[in-house]
Amino acid sequence: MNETLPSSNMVKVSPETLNSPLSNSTLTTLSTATESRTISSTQLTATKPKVTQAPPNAACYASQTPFIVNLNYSDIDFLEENVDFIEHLLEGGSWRPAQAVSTINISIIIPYRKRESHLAVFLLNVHKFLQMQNISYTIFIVNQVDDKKFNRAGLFNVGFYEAQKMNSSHDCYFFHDVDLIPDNGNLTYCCSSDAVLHYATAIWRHSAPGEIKDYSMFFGGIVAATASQFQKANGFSNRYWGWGGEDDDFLKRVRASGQNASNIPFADGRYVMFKHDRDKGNEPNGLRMKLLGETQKTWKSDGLNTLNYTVLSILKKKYYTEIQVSF
Ligand code: UDH
Ligand code: MN
Repeated sequence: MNETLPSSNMVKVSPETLNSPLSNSTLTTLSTATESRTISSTQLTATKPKVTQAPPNAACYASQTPFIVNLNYSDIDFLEENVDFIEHLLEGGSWRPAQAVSTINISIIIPYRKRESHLAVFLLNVHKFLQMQNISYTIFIVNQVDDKKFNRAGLFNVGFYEAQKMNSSHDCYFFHDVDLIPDNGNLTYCCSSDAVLHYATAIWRHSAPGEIKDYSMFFGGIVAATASQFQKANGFSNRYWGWGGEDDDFLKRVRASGQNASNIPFADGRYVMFKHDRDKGNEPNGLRMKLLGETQKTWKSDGLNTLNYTVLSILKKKYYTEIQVSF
C-alpha cells in the first residue's frame, strides 16, 4: 500500500468527473458508477473521461445474499469451535462448491509474517465471502520465517510458483494483503483476460468508519492476474526489501509487457483496512525510488525467472496452506 494517502479533505463530485482518469494516474476503471460518491479533493484534477470497459470473466458471479463483515474474531482456534462453514473446507484451506456454477479456480496468495489477529479475521470473512460466490479456491499463506527485511513482492512470487505446482488447474491468482477485508458481498473475485485488476479501490479504516478513501491511483493491496498475465510480466520484482515501491513496480511491469491494468470501480471495490503500526523488519525501503527508476531495464531479468528461496515446510492446515519460506 502506498503511504501517501489522498487528502482527507472530502468533496462531492459528479459521476462523469469520477470516471475520468486522474492526472497522476495511469489506471483505467472497469465500468461506470451510476451514482455520485465522495472522493478526496486530490482527484479534482481529472481530465477528459477515458474508461476501459473490460468486464471480468463472465463465468464468475456473486451471490445475492448480503455479506456482513465480522471484525470481532482475533483467535484462529476460536474459529474452529464457532464457525460452521469452515467445517466444509478441504485440507489446506481449499473449497469446492457442491454444484459448481463456474469452472474458475482461484488461488489467494497472502504475504505474511506475524499478523495472527489479522489472519483470524481475514479467514473468518474471506472463506465466507468466497463460498457465497460458488467458486473453487485455496488460500495460501506465504510466511517469511527468516530474519531478513520483509519482501512482500518476493513472497507473492514464491506463492504463485508453489501454488501452481500444487494446483496446476488454478488459473486466477489474487495477490492479497492480510489486513484488507472485503465488505461488499456483490464483489466478484475473478480474473479478466483483458487486464490485470486492482481490487481494493475504496478503503475505509476500521478506526475511522464512514470515511471511504479512493485508492484507484495506486496498484497495491490486492491485484488479480491470470497465470499467463503474471508470467508475461515476469511476476513481481525480487529486489524490494522493506516497505514500499514493489506495487508501483508491478504496474510498470504489467505495462512494459504490453498488458493493461484496470481498477475495479470505486462503488464495488470496497474493503475494511485495519489500523496497524509499521511492522519490525518492514521499515520503508530507502532504495525504492532508485529501483523504480530501473524497472524498465531490469524487469525481464528480475522476477519469476530469478527467484531464489528455500521452502522450509508446506503445511496443509485446516483454514489455509502455509508455505514457510526463507530468502
Ligand atoms: N505483512 C506481514 N507482516 C509484516 C509486514 C507485512 O504479514 O511484518 C504483509 C501483510 O499481508 C500486510 C502486507 O504485507 O497486509 C503489507 O504490509 P503493510 O500492511 O505493513 O503495508 P501498509 O502499506 O502499511 O498497509 C504500511 C505501514 C503503515 C504504518 C502506519 C503507522 N501510522
Ligand atoms: Mn496494511
